[in-house]
Amino acid sequence: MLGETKVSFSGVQPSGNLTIGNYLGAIRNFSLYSEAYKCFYCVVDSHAITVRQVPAELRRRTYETLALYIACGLDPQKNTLYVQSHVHEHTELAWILNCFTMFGELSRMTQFKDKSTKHADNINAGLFTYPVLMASDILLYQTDVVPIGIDQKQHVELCRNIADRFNQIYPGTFTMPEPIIAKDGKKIMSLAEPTKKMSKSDENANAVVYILDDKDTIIRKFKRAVTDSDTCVRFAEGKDGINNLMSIYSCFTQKTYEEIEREFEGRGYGDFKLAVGEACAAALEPIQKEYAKLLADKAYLEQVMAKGAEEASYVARRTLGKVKKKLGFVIPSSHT
Ligand code: AQP
Repeated sequence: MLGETKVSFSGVQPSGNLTIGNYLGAIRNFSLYSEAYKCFYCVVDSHAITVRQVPAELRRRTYETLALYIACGLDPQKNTLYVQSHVHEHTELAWILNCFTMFGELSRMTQFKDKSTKHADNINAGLFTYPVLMASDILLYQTDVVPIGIDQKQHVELCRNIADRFNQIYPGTFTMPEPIIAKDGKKIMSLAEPTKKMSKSDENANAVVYILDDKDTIIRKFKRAVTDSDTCVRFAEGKDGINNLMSIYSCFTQKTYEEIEREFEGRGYGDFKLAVGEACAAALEPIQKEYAKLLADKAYLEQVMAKGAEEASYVARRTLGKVKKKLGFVIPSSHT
């Protein structure tokens, strides 16, 4: 909480082309807080380098992710939109919080286990301490709510443990953040392996629907989506592929599962997959149009990032100063 105003914070890594999972699980929900909360949404480039990135691609995707934030409805006048590495307090607080985080806690993080298996040749310390940087992102802004997909819930729970531990020793330092996980779209699954989360870094492009895919591509990907040998569109245990498509269709049409089952009663999977593809393409079309305009104006995006970094730095500096004082660091007279 900043004064009387509640705070929302979240971020997305520019580690690939953004997917409908990133949109439905996270970005779409960011704007729910824009009116009543002070909102900080950043492009978390420092997190992205826990996995090797091609520099030119990382740079391009940082602009693209920012443009997508705005195209998805985040007004830079109402939300502080910025790039994580432009506010050095994130990494500075992360070091301090590393000293309040236990090795055993980090060892239990499922994302670390998954990513170490996926990137067995590069199990670096940053991959291990990723959740500490995330805790620092959140706590710097005295955040009340963190809108995220369910895969990030464990990291926010760890952040709460770190904040609690720090507050026990140095009372009143950090606001305790709450993870906010949308009821619909909290975990969109891969179209090729529906027991696995849809991820922007998936090597199989057919498993993933990107926010910027064109209509034909979207429909083709949904047509190929793995389902089951049944023919009935209904939400049931063991029907992971259909359950996933129903969840996506529900997110894009606001229809309930009962309404979807009635709509496709007596019709095959082919009709259903086409309808999901069309609903998804129709919802993404206005975002894609707005995105194309924004991306063509690099100067505007740079202006947004500069303004965002200035606003974010102001708050981040205050929290970091408070933390340093509580720890007993000598504050240089030029900083007081
Ligand atoms: N499939 C998903 N369904 C719902 N929400 C999702 N999110 C990611 N995938 C899904 C949410 O998107 C936000 C940003 O995620 P991130 O970029 O910080 O990292 P991630 O969770 O690791 O996402 P990816 O797409 O799987 O990235 P890579 O492939 O680079 O690891 C988060 O709120 C996340 O929950």
